Amino acid sequence: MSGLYLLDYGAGNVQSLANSLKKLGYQFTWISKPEDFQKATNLIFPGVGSFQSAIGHLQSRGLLEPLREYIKSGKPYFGICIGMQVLFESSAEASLKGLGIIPCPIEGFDDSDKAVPHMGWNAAEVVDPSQSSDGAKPSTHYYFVHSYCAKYNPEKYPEAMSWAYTTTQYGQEIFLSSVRKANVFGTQFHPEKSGEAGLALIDAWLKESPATHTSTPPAPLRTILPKPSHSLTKRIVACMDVRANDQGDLVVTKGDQYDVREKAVTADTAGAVRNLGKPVTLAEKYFEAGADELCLLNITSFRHSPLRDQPMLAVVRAAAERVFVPLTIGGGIKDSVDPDGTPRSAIEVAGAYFRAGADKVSIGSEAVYAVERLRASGWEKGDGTSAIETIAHAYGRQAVVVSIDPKRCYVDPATYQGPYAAELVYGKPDGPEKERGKAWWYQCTVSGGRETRDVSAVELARGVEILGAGEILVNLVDRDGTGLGFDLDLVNLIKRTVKIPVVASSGAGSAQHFVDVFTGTPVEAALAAGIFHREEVKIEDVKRALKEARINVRDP
Ligand code: 1PR
Repeated sequence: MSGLYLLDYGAGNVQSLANSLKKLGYQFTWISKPEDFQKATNLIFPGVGSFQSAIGHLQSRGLLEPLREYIKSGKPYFGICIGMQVLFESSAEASLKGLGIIPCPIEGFDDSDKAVPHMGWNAAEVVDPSQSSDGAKPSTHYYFVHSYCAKYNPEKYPEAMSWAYTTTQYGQEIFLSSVRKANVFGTQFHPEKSGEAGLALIDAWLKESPATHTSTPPAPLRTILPKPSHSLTKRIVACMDVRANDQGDLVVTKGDQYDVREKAVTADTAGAVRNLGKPVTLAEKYFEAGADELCLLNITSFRHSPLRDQPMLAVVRAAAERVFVPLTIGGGIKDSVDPDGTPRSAIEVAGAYFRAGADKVSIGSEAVYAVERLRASGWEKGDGTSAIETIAHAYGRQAVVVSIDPKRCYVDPATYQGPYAAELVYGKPDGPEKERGKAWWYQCTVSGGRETRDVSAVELARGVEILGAGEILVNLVDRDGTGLGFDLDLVNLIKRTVKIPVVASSGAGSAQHFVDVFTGTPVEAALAAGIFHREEVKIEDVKRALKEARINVRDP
């Protein structure tokens, strides 16, 4: 399609949409200057990041007015996430005004009854099923990640609500998950990250005839009442720990309590880095099996500068071309200095990963140091220099995951007088023998579990939320690779501390362990590595067990 243009305002991670279009076989061009709008016959704006940064960048690059003119001209426009939000009057996220084409504001979600950002797969319900010409079924699950939305309110904003194409419920709030009128289509969700359903939706829009684009009638105004619960699914995440083996090839490895070297023992394998497969091959396999998200962790990045680690960037690039669900990349997201003395900021490193196709970056050790500084300054707010703050500011908090790697620190509960008394967990009488009669708190580590720091996991969670993280991945060195199940006490402690979504990790040994973590805690997602790599349990098995337990999951 020669007239298909994509608008990139230069500060969003937009590679995912480019990869989806390539997968669907479309050619496209990037809008780089105001004149390009005239050449476009179809325009997609995959806005990722914050409303303020999107509008600010469009203005400073002279693209905001040409965008308004393009939309007014009647040529087909498809805005994704922020690309949909800019159509509205204003946003509670920003002081800058939107295009004002849809006359109502973008507001924040109420976080009193749910995690914010709204992150994961939720159902978009078509308001008027007779209009469903674009491949969307009456109710389809798509991937959302946002803290702000246009709330469905036909009494207050009747004109704006006539744009409603689909609505979605999160907690007890109903919002516009897509809008459509005449030549304009916008989705709050990310079709480019929504697996086959999302690819089908993009394809259907691109195949529509110009007549269909201009003839979509306004939606009827309806009263839509919230159902008792929303349709957001629990997410299953497959994680690949990646490092070079002794031959220098990048492999997926897996540790026992973070030790990734073989203990077992033929003369050939003793002490070798465990090799469980190739990262891109496994990523593709897990995507096809129905993983809701994938995570690639560069576990030896603390040794050197990740920007010189071209093989890891190449892995991310190749994986992102093959998987169409969110991809998180972790390891080495920090300020660093190349061996030739070139300084590299954390945001440069994150930017390289985003351009390679990552949707989120995961920060480990740096988060601990940042929270130590925050605590020293009285927990008020950060100084704006940490990796969490700089990346969240530019790319939005939803793009920043913090990976916590705590270890249990055992204490005698009768004599413990340290600062973490309120966070102590007590061994259960029917629990593992070594835990009985004991108590412990969860102590943070850095450098892949090699060094403990005087920060608790609870403090870390509290601090990174203040600094602007959008999600927390909760590992536990003691449980990693053991197959004993997730540590529900730790997950509950973290969930009680923060409002942002949490991913439980470390210790999954069976499909039942996923049922346990979703029934025993309110966590949003659960991650496993070893059982998937060794094919002891498949992603399909996990989803089947969850469905049998009446836990809401996504069908791939
Ligand atoms: O500190 O910002 O450079 O980030 C380093 C990242 O690499 C952190 O996210 C840290 O968790 C990870 N990492 C470092 N060393 C290791 C190691 O194993 N030697 N892997 C490591 C951590 C933990 C999970 C694992 C779950 C589930 N791996 O990722 O996948 O525990 O495993 P299981 O299901 O088999 O039990 P920075």
